[in-house]
Order: sequence, then structure tokens, then C-alpha cells
Amino acid sequence: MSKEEIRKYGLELGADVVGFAAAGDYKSPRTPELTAVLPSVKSVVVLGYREVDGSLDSPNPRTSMTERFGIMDVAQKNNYLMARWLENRFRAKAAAVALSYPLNMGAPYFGLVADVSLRHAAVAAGLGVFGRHNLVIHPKFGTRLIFTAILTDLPLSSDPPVTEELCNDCGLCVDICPAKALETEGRTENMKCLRVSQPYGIGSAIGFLRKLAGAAPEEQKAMFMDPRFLSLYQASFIGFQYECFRCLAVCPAGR
Ligand code: B12
Ligand code: SF4
Ligand code: SF4
Repeated sequence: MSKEEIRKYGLELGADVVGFAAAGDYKSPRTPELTAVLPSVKSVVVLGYREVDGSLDSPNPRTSMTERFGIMDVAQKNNYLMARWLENRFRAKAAAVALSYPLNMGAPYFGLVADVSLRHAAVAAGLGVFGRHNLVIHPKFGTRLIFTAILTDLPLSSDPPVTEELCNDCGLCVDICPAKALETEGRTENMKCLRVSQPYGIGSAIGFLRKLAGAAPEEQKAMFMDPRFLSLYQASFIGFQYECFRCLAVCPAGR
């Protein structure tokens, strides 16, 4: 079995980068052990998909999100195809990792910690380094890469790590963040980011429903015509949507 054969298959599927990490090199203190996903795991195949520049840079957040939905569709399908191919081709076991959702909504994670941290997996697989914005920067694609991964029991070695410091400390990501969520180095203030980047997520839904429950019938009628309700309704069938991509889009590193 060869890493190059697996890499070639991943690139043929449409990934822009493919890297490998031995399970022992995955170091993510806050996420569970990889064995909680695949008990026989020995390595991680990480795939990265580049954002389309015109969409990511669009002043219209719906355009950026439409493109992200595209990455999510392609990546989810490719994860299944790659996992199935690894099993067929090498008689291995393979399990795909979600790009974002579903997340564990139970304590202590509450939807803020994934089963597998794709940033830590990408770093271990030689696909980049963390930047000041706490995102992973790839030497060629910069920070405009979205990751997925497949865990497998194939004993694959890690690709060489990126040793170059790609973040130039320009501070653009910190300054542009409308939520002021990146003020402390090495830490994203999740709730601040969430309120701005996902204005129609669960927090808004709870707030709206609470207000609705206590409102008089006339006020309730008006609330149903409020664009906020219409957006929450849309999110309930489209799925989560980001309205902010700024820290990702502004970063000049690696480009
Ligand atoms: C939950 C989640 C969120 C939450 C919480 C983020 C968080 N702090 O972890 C919220 C909603 C806030 C969020 C926001 C965003 N997210 Co998000 N998110 C995730 C998700 C699903 C899980 C992350 C997780 O488990 N975190 C918990 C643990 C792993 O984090 P941690 O150990 O505490 O590490 C944090 C710090 O300690 C620090 N850190 C850790 N080690 C090191 C080392 C060094 C040297 C440094 C400097 C920092 C550092 O970085 C982390 C950020 O706080 C991942 C997908 C996945 N499965 O990994 C995507 C993911 C991280 N998100 C991503 C993106 C792009 C975003 C947004 C830009 C939104 C958007 N429009 O797309 C913002 C960026 C916010 C930011 N600048 O940090 C991408 C990142 C891609 C990349 N190139 O790095 C991911 C990997 C999705 C993907 N499939 O590609 N996200
Ligand atoms: S996604 Fe937006 S709100 Fe969240 S950290 Fe990045 S710039 Fe700030
Ligand atoms: S915008 Fe500047 S400071 Fe922020 S991660 Fe990119 S290079 Fe580093």
C-alpha cells in the first residue's frame, strides 16, 4: 500500500491537497481520542478543498455561503468514496469525519468541540501551521482551505511538517473581526464569534422563541413578518449558515 496511490486518488476525487498523519502525531488536547471514532485507528488521511476566491471575497455573505455549501457537498461525497475505496483496495477499515456537522451537542462540548479537530489533523499531516487567527495556513493556498479527514487502520506515516512560519503577524485578522473575538492570542472567543458569524443559529432561535412565547397575539403576528423570523425559518431547513468570513478572507499569508 502506498501513500502516493491514496494521495493520487484523493486529488482525482477533487481535493486540492491530501496529507497523512500517523495517529500518534495527532495532538489535540481538547478533542476526544481518535479511538472514540475508530477503535483500530492508526492514521488519518486529511483532504483540503480551496475556497473559490470570487465567492469568498464577495461582499454578499450568501454568495460565500453558497460556495461553502458546494465544498460541503463535494467533501462529504468524497469522504464516503475515499473511505469505501480504502476498504475495497487495501482491506482496511475507514471512517469519515464530518466537515463541520453533526457535532456532539451534549456536555461538556455543546457543539463547540468536534469529534476530530481538523485543524490539528491538518497540522499533523503536514498541511500547514496555525496563524494568529487560530486557523491553519497552508504554504500555497494560505488559510483558504476547508478540511475533512478519514480515519483508517492503515499504518501510514506522517507527511513532513511545515516548519516555515507562515503568519507574518500583520494583525489584519484581529483588526477586521467585527466580534472582537480574536483579541487574545491563541484563543478564539467562540460565543462572540458565533453571535456575529451565525446570527441565525440556535442562540437566536432560543431568544426569538422566548420573546414569542411572552408576546401578545398582535405582537406575535408582527414577529412572524420580521425578517429575523424569516431568516431563522430559512436556517431551519437550509442548515447553519455563516455570515462572516472576514478573518479567513483577509489573511494574506501563504498567498
Ligand atoms: C466548532 C467550530 C467552530 C466554532 C468554535 C471554534 C473553535 N474555537 O474551535 C466557531 C463557530 C466559533 C467557529 C468559527 C469559525 N470557523 Co470553525 N469549526 C469548528 C469545528 C466544527 C470544530 C472545532 C473544534 O473542535 N474546536 C475545539 C478545539 C479543537 O479547539 P482548541 O483545541 O481549543 O484550539 C483552539 C485554540 O487553542 C487555538 N490553537 C490550538 N492549538 C494552537 C496552536 C497554535 C500555535 C495557535 C496559534 C493556536 C492554537 O486554535 C483553536 C481556536 O480557538 C471545526 C471543524 C473540525 N471538525 O475541526 C471548524 C473549523 C475549525 N472552522 C473553520 C472555519 C473556516 C471557521 C470560521 C472562519 C467561520 C467561517 N465563516 O467559515 C470561523 C473562524 C473562527 C476563528 N478565527 O477561530 C475551519 C478552519 C479551516 C482552516 N483553514 O483552519 C474548520 C476546520 C472547518 C473545516 N472543515 O475546515 N468554528
Ligand atoms: S468568523 Fe468573523 S466573527 Fe468569527 S472570528 Fe472570524 S472575523 Fe471574527
Ligand atoms: S491576517 Fe496576518 S496576523 Fe492574521 S493570521 Fe494572517 S498573517 Fe497572521
